[in-house]
Amino acid sequence: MTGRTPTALTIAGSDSGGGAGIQADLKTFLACRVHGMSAVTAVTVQNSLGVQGFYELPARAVAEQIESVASDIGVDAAKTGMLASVSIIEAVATTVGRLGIRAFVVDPVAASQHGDPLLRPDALDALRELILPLALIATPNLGEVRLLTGVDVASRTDMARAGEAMLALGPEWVLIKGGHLAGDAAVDLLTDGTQTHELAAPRRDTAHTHGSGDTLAAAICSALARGESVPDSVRFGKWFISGSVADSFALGSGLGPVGQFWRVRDLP
Ligand code: PXL
Repeated sequence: MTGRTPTALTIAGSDSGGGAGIQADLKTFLACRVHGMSAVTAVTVQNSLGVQGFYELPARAVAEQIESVASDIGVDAAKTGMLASVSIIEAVATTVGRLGIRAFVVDPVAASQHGDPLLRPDALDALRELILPLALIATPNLGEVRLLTGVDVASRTDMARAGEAMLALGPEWVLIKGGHLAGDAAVDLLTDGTQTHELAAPRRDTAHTHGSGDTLAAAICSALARGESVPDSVRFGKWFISGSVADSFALGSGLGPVGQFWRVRDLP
């Protein structure tokens, strides 16, 4: 590559099974041609059957990882995944705010695909009040919308109300992922309160979608790191996750992951 390689930072938890979290983000950054960096928040003990437990890092260790890479390498864009606790959220908000990281994607992860908690219940207010106002874009699914705003989305028309309620929490843009609604297409809503885009993708019938939310947010983060606009970054992210879901595969005896390597599969 000529010129400076764009850099993207994930602030997230490790998935020992390799399908979600930091591992999904770094694979996505590679496949999207940006240099990936990581600030680990927690280490999950996890396989395809679920999350058996997790160990949080000290909040200071999270802040220091972010500061270290920002002060030397530079962060063109960052994303969050599992933030685990109030103290980690406080440290991330203070550090990202002080460094002035503008291209900041907030994936408000609360639980795994299996429903195992990845955020302590007492940390929801901190996520809402300290992290969401810093976001250039937040990418909640319908369960996370309900947790954060109380809005229950049962139909496509509820999506607009959910978008407004999410924007009231402070992100500049919100992408509401409608994938769990009934219908042939998975329709997401992207809005900044002025422009609204409905983004549809054909629904794929697979249980192996572990890491799909992380992969979408990381692909959006990659495009932002390359300097693309938010709508273009989201369109790129949707294209990348559609390919990854189409390439998902079985692993272990539970839920398999999406396959980011569809973009590099044709290597000799
Ligand atoms: O997909 C959400 C997610 C994020 N981060 C970690 C996870 C998961 C889901 O299992 O394990 C570490």
